[in-house]
Amino acid sequence: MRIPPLNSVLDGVVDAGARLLEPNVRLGVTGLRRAGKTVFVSTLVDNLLKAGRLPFLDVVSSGRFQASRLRPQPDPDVPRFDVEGHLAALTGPDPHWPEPTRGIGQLRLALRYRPGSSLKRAVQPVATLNLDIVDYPGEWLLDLPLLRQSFAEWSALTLDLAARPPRDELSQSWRGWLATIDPATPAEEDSARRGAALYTDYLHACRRADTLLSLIQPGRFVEPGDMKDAPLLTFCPLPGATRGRGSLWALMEERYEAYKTNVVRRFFSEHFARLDRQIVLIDVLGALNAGPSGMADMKRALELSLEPFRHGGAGWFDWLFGGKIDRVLFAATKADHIAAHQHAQLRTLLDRLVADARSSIRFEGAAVETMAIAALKCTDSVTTEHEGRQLRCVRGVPVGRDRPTVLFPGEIPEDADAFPSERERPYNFLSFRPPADLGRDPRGLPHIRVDQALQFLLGDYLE
Ligand SMILES: Nc1nc2c(ncn2[C@@H]2O[C@H](COP(=O)(O)OP(=O)(O)OP(=O)(O)O)[C@@H](O)[C@H]2O)c(=O)[nH]1
Ligand SMILES: [Mg+2]
Repeated sequence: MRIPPLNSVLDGVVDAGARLLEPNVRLGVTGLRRAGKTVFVSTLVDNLLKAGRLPFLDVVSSGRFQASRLRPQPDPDVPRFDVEGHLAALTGPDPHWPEPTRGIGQLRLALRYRPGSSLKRAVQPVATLNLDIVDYPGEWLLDLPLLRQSFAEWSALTLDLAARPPRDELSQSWRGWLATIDPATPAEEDSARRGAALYTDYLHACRRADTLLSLIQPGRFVEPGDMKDAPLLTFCPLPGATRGRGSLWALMEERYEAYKTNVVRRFFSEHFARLDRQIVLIDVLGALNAGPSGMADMKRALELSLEPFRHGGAGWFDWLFGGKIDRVLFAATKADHIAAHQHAQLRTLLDRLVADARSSIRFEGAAVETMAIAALKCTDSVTTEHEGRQLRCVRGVPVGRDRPTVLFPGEIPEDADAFPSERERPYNFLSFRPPADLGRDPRGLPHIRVDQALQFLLGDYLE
């Protein structure tokens, strides 16, 4: 037996000691497109660096927080979350919202604090927690159900959805092409490419549609990153049942399976399975704004994307991922679009949207919470009088305008079942510009309840 040199043994012990003394926590930040992930991570980092607006984070309010710093990120092959660029956009002389993100981003922050208990302080007067924040598209979670579906099953479900309003019109060209082909004919690359291109156009149309359709599968078709034109993305759902070897059907089925193995499974084992805590951001107000079909589509997309959090369910989560996440926060974002007295209603609405996922996650022993938050508070709540009635409104500068406007965005009903009827669009949530002069504020970006979110997600690590 080879005995390792003493130095390397000691190094190992010191390393292990350092790791023990500097625990790591990986926080996943996800949500469907435009849900508010980038702004949330930017606010979180800015506020942890400045610690001026975190009264509900215990470690700060109790005076135990010392400071935090950005650190080199641990995974060299994962793109860094460009926090400096995003903060510059939000707080510069011409404040504007950050660009949409392509794919995943990661950042490490070291938080230094004094432990709360005297026992812990005796061992370590000042402790460090390494917080790894991983921002990844919720659309990638939507791919998860594919792992449990055969090509035939997925095709049937997708075709059924595409034939129903409002998707029927958007999918016309692709379905028209399907009607002209026979999946049993010998496979030809041209044909596969044509089908995939038309199907991808349809998915893009769903994303563009003013109904804000969220259910997009497979996710990489619209966000291919470095996989553009790869055979992995050159397939589409086909009607009918399994066809023989060498057929177009067999080719597409093979690619579908390769997508599952190389894209879906990889993402989950390399990223998702390593998370300790998770926040799921949901643009509930955006879905309300998009009307009933937008809301229904989002509900369906949420149900699918929350499947991975329903650990036990069919017993496959644990098998696949090890089920490490022990706290999940669902947050309705952009709460500054509505007056403060409406936040409770927004939360109730969110509660209903995630009710099933919530109870199964709890059943598995993880803690779950819901909140209405705003990563960047762009408005104030004001009261105005309209036709003798007191109206509670918001005041902010809408995108495309220069002056503050007082706006009545509509009221979320107490009874969350009372979604807008098919014909009505009773909500009017405008996009607001980020407030001016944020760069001069030493306290960190103004937010609503981001500190409470942090307390739930990380509070126990900072005790
Ligand atoms: N008023 C308000 N608007 C917000 C807030 N957070 C996000 N927004 C708006 O929502 C848009 C999308 O926010 P992002 O943080 O870029 O969303 P994302 O989830 O990272 O989007 P993708 O990267 O495209 O998936 C922003 O451009 C803003 O218009 C908020 O707290 N308040
Ligand atoms: Mg983003």
